[in-house]
Amino acid sequence: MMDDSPAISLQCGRHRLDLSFPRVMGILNVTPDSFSDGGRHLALDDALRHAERMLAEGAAIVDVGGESTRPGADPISPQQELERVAPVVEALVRELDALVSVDTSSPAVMREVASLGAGLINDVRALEHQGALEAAAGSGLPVCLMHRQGEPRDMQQAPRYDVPVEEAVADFLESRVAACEAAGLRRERLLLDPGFGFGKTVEHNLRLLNRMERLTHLGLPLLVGMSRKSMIGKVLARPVEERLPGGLALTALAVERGARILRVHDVGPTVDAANMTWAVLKEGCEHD
Ligand code: PT1
Repeated sequence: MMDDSPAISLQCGRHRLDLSFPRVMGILNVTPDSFSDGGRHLALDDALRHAERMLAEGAAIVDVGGESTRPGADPISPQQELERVAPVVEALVRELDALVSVDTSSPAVMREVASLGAGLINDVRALEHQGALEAAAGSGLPVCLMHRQGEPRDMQQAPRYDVPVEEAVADFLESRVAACEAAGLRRERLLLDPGFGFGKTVEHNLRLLNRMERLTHLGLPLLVGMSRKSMIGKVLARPVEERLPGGLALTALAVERGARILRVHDVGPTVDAANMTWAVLKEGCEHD
């Protein structure tokens, strides 16, 4: 069998991320609706405690996001995004020395968080915003390029594809990798993400996961985000707070199909599911 295993580690600022086995990225939302109440100080304190817990449970990365990109969400200004994200990134770096990823499409946010010590840029718009390629290239940080169809506001209104979804996703990601390389961002700094739930029906999402091997052929590490998403809700008829078992099944399959980073809310259980799956694939419990 051909081995499509990509480069086994990524330099993320001052952290080196070993991707020779599956790693977990914990989600830290700093959108206002993700905090129950309280002032800014309480919010920052809550964010830090939540991040600390995810790291203790085995997260390798904390992904900080100030703009909601779930279906129906409206975009926000870069200024607003920075106000939410910058204090959290700064605190995670200073207090926890964490490997921080920032979920952003804004060049201004990319530049600022890189200077604050973030280690990875996670862009659901694959650096398509004006100036984003240049900002990301200049940051020196690795970048996750994600596929999406449409914008969060309306992306779930009857998504359709003219070619098999995995081909559309592979073609798009390949063209963004080429755009990155043309902008001076070397392949060695890139990760790819199929973008589950971003302009895709449940059937598209299920097919994309089942055929994710198609994306491993691009030779770059794969990141996936399926945690608590409506694809689980629709298949199992479960509300968002009851989607963990479904999510763990998806984690096992994603690891088997080549994912190296799992972006999730429930870090501890996902670390166990990923490590157990990996042990079977490697027929042993050593991490290599
Ligand atoms: C993702 C992702 C992300 N997802 C990366 N970043 C979200 N790299 C935010 C639903 O159907 O998959 N990869 N950043 C969150 N987006 C969604 C999309 C949340 C769909 C929920 C759904 O429920």
